[in-house]
Amino acid sequence: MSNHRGSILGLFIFIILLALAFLSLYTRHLKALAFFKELPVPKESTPASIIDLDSKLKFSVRPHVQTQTSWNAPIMWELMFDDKLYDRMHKEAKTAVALTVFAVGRYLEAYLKTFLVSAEEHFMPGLPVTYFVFTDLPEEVPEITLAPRRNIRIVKVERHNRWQDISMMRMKTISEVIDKVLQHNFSYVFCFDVDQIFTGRFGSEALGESVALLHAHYYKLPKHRFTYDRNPKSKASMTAEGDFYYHAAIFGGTCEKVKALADFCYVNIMEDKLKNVEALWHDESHLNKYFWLFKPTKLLSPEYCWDNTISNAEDILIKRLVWAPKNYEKLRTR
Ligand code: 5GW
Ligand code: MN
Repeated sequence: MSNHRGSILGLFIFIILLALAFLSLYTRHLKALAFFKELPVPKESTPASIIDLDSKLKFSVRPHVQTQTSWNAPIMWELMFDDKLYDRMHKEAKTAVALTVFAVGRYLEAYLKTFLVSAEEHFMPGLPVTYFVFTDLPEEVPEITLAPRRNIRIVKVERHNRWQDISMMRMKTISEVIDKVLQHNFSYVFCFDVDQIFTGRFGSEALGESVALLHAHYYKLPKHRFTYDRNPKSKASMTAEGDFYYHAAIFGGTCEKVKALADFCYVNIMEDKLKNVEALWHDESHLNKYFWLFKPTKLLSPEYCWDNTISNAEDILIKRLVWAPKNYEKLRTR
């Protein structure tokens, strides 16, 4: 008898907890929606001067790889472009670039210094760049020497407990910083994972209105092997075959376009959370959905983000950026 009463009490407590959890998630969602409603209407007066040199690209110089999409966006491979021409045009247009990178928890000491030092050498050489470093440990950001007209701004963010959330909540932060700061001062913004090292020029040829990166592990695979989210319950779910499998470690474009991407991913991630679903590859699944609906205007080949553990690198004439080696044991426990 008392056993029976105990289980009814247990059930009761369980229902109360469930209701509380739902309520807390729901109020957070409402806050998020209110946040977006309050955003000012984008100003029409300050569009980025988009430099379009696509017609000058040599699309047939790399016969073994795809150099153009079906919607005529270029896929940037070595030898296709004249880097000096891009640099000259962007200097004339006074292009300024913002780079966002997150270094939360152990990722800071593991990766940030190498990332920044190598970026100083190879990322947008000759152009003004400001690094926006988001971290929970601002005082531990290493001091590095910056070239003239290159700056760093450190922004404190709170630390999420689940690593999936650290990765996904970047989208919300990126949207906010574009809205508050970047759109007024920068023509383009590029968002990077921190666990990577620049090893070759990653220059102004990579700038474009809406820029996506071909995932090194998938650029050669047939479409049916792409690991899109296929769970109809998730907003990231793909109902079609898709174009390419994009890597979320790098995306960029004009402030307006990157903000649209970040908002799309964030709102859909939150909607999934309310339904207690999570896309297969988290933010990357949502990013792939976005770029399927809103085609990127420029694609970066895997020369822009190579994984050295891939044995066949015959297409890779230059490694502009490589994945840093991972130590999951050390990074994902605390
Ligand atoms: C920690 C554990 C598992 C997954 C991500 C994290 C994590 C990611 C973290 O603790 N701190 C952090 O700053 N991040 C940021 O999210 C880094 O900028 C990182 O590059 C990015 C994506 O996470 P990655 O690089 O571990 O994801 P994958 O898809 O490259 O493995
Ligand atoms: Mn990464």
